[in-house]
Amino acid sequence: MRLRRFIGLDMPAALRHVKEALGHEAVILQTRACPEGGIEITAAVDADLVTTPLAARDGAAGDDLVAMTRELSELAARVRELDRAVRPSTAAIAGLGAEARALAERLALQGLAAGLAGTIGASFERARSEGAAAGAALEVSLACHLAPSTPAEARVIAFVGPTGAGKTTTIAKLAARHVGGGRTHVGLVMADTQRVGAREQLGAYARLLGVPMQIARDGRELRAVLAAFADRDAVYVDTAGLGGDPADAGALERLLAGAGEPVARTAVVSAGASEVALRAAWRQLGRLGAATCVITKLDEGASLGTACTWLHEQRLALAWLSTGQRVPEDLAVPSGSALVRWLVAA
Ligand SMILES: Nc1nc2c(ncn2[C@@H]2O[C@H](COP(=O)(O)OP(=O)(O)O)[C@@H](O)[C@H]2O)c(=O)[nH]1
Ligand SMILES: [Mg+2]
Repeated sequence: MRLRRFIGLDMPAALRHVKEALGHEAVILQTRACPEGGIEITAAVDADLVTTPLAARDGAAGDDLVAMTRELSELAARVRELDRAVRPSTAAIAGLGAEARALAERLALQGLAAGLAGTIGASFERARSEGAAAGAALEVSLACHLAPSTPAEARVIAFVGPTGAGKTTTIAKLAARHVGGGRTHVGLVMADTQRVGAREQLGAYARLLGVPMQIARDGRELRAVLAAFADRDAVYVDTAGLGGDPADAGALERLLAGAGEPVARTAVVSAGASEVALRAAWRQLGRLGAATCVITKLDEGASLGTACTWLHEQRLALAWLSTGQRVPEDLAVPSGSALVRWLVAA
């Protein structure tokens, strides 16, 4: 697009100049009365249609407009480039139809790895082609890929993870659910003997819920506590937070290995944890053989995407979503609708 400015004594004369110079393809962009008399028209024409080099004949105003147009088109090209860079562009997403591609791109922008987002998009597309409504197809695809069925619950479960992730709070919520659901045979074990106040925190919940709590400082004590809790249907073991020191996981593993019966390990991590922090946590959680996971603090605004990608990579089954501090209300099963709420609609 080239721009030029024409001046005539009146409008017909100015228009005549436009047509003579640019032909009938010219587009009038602006007209104005000149202060010194006459009419000025700014007109544009496709550059391919102009044979004479316009820049040589343009006035200063025309040059400014040409420069501005060039800047705008350069800006548009840059925006397109950035858009391409931000949009995930794996083959898995690019090969999808428009609806599924839009979904996969949204999931990727929420922090889900592009490959995983593409897989969910493909599953969504399949469900749609089989006649499912969009909402149902979305719920099924998310649940199937992000929260496949969890392993059968063991009698004894240890909750392991970084300090402050929400282990004790999650245990209190689960214990309260059992008590509220009439399954009153719950026992709590406090194996975090390092942190000041840890024992009091779990003890307070135990008293509130009317369930027994015992302390276990090592494997031998844990074995004795579990024997005393032989009548309990569910025993939750609270553990010391794992820091950066690999020795933490080693010490905890020795304690749990002394239990004398299988102890399932459920990882507890915050949705707000960065990818780097999650990878560091896995170095410890992997050693402990965690098979299921609770993602906490979803109410604090972080997307589920990063944590879900991590879970998928480490083959951890998502068991619960913790969505706030309230005990026992803020704990959700990772159903399709919960995943839509916390991943897609978040
Ligand atoms: N906002 C929010 N806070 C949580 C959640 N879960 C736990 N917390 C809070 O996080 C803090 C640490 O929790 P705690 O259970 O003591 O963590 P632990 O060190 O892993 O046992 C406490 O203040 C909890 O109330 C959650 O889902 N959302
Ligand atoms: Mg704790």
